[in-house]
Amino acid sequence: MTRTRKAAAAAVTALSLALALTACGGEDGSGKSGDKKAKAGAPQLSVSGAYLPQPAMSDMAAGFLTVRNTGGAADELTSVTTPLSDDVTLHATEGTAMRHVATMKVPAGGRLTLASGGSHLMLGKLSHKPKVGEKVRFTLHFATSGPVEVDVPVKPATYRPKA
Ligand SMILES: [Cu+2]
Repeated sequence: MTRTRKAAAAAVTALSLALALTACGGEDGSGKSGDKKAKAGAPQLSVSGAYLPQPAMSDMAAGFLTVRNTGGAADELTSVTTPLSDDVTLHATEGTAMRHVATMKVPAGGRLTLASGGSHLMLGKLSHKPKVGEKVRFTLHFATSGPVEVDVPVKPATYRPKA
C-alpha cells in the first residue's frame, strides 16, 4: 500500500517536473529568439474614444473608452486612477444589473469596449463636479502592459459617440 502510494507520488512529481521544464523551455526559447518575437507575444495597447458624461451631481460619474490590443497576447485592465476620484471601480453590465468586477480582459487582437449601456468605469466621491469642456486625466493600469495615461474630455450628459 505505502509502496504503491510512494510510486504514484513519484510518478506525479516526475510528471509535474517534466511539465515545468517544458514550460520553462518554451519561455527560454522565445526569449533567445530576439526582441521581435518577444514583442509579437506581448500585448500592444492603445486607448481611444474616451469620454466622461458631465454628471448631474458631484458624488458619482461614469467613464467610457475603448482599449484596443494589436499585440499577440491578452492583457487585463486592473484599475484606473484619476485626480477626480479616489474610488474608481470597473463595472460590467449584465441585463439591467451592474456588477463590480476586479479586472477586465483585453483580448489579443481584440478590444475592451466600455460604452453607455454596457461595461463602464464608475467614479465615486468626486473631488469636484467636472464641467463640459474640461479634461480629466485617467491613468489605466494593466496586468502586463505599463500604465496608459488618457486626458478624458467631459461631454454633455446626453452625448453619444458616433457608431
Ligand atoms: Cu456602474
